[in-house]
Amino acid sequence: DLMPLTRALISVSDKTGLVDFAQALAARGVEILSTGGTALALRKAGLHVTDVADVTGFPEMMDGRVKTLHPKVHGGLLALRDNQEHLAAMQAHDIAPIDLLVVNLYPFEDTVAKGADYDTCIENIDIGGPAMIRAAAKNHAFVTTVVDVADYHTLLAELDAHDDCTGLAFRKRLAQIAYARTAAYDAAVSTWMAGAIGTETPRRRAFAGTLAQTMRYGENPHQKAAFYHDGSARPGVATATQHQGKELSYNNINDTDAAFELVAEFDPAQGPACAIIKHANPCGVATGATLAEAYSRAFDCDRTSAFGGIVALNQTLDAETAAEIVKIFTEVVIAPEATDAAKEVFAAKKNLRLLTTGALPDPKAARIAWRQVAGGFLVQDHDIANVTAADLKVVTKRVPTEDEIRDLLFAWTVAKHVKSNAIVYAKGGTTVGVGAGQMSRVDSALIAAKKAERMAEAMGLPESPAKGSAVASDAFFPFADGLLEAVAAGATCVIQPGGSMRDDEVIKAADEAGLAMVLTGQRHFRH
Ligand code: 93A
Repeated sequence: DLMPLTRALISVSDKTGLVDFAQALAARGVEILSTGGTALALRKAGLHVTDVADVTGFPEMMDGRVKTLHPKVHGGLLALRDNQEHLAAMQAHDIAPIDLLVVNLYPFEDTVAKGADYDTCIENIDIGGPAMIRAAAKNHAFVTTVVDVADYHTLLAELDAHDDCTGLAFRKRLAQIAYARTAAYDAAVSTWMAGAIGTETPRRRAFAGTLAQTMRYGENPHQKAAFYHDGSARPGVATATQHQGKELSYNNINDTDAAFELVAEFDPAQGPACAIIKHANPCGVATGATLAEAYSRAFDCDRTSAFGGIVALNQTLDAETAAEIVKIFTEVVIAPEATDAAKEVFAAKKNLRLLTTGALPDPKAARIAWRQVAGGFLVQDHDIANVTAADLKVVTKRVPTEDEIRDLLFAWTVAKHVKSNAIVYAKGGTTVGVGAGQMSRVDSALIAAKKAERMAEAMGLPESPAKGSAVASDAFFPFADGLLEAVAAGATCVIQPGGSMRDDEVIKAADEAGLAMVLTGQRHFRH
């Protein structure tokens, strides 16, 4: 199964490492065919190259749209070397075999990420490249396919190990990588088009990404892991610039995403906000007169859990806030921007990762959410719903005050980002107790109340901050029991979707306790 390399076709947009690699091939006696820009770069380096146009007998035409799409190329890639008919066809049509294909595609994903206009993105859809990659990979019994600059040295090592030949197992592995690349490429085109033409729907979508990072491990140390980017330009952990600290881990990326998506719910025009995340759930979310105050208040909500957390900010990180943050160990800070002075404060904390994204993501922008199950993917619209004061339906005798409405909406927004069952107590634009991920709503309410008591202890408050708070429940109360826990904790107003068979019972319990309750008509399960 060892195949010698006699003829290579090299056609690459990313010319990184190209010359050294081609020189190494030439030194092994490999003949090199190439397309326009690649041939130019190789000739400049003094290499002998055959133009693909001379092989096909056609010039590259239509702005390069048609350069390698020709039987002389595809026949050379696809012909079975041990098939008499194929060999006869090659002979009859003067087709020479191509043993090695080296292609990297027009930079479609980068073009989208740069925010290029529609026509530029279209022009950057590579057609000839994927066609050749798919052909060569199909014929891996004979042909070696390299689609990644990182595999230049892998190939040279293989040639060193096998007397200038490649082994079948090696070619199969490269073929598998090749199909991953073309699948991801087409998925990126489809994803971009869906956004460009406004059909962000979970139906008829393709899912694939481009390998962006391999990690030392996944959710646990015994799991291998990698981060794929889907080509979306949404500001967030995938597109962020990292200013310092070691590479993000799998859990860091997951938590940083949760943190930034949550804080993006708070329009910076309405004031600073901060979210601190642990295990994908917020342990504190707060607004404040200043960003530093928002951070401190978020931190105060659950000082114990905040240790080693992920901090997300909805505004430019300033030095004052940075100085607050470095007082405890924090894994990651993500913000739209950071001042130089803030960066200086962080510089002393080598392990703290700082990410800036340039902007906040639009919480209302339609997009797709998907998760894996055995045998498939579940796909749905991302939960981008949210309510305003005008959407709220008061169902109790007591009508909430304006301050209560503000806290109810705040608690509701946070609850949307808490794993179900979610119960969130909030007061004065800050969470004071978060109950997450319990199998029963009553337990979430109890945990949230307990957290509020701990907050009182930690801060030396005279009473639980849940007293006089607003409480949000991400889904309806099936019975009055969950609501009664909130009453016991001291909440004075409630926001919940409503829609339970026993709404009447729940409303009656609220009335009896003198609570104001509003219904949103919309739930925010998050599992
Ligand atoms: O426009 S194309 O889709 N038409 C083609 O026939 C074709 N053949 C190779 N793009 C094509 N390519 C791509 O050109 C390769 O995938 C590679 O990314 C790029 C290299 O062009 P150059 O050698 O001129 O820099």
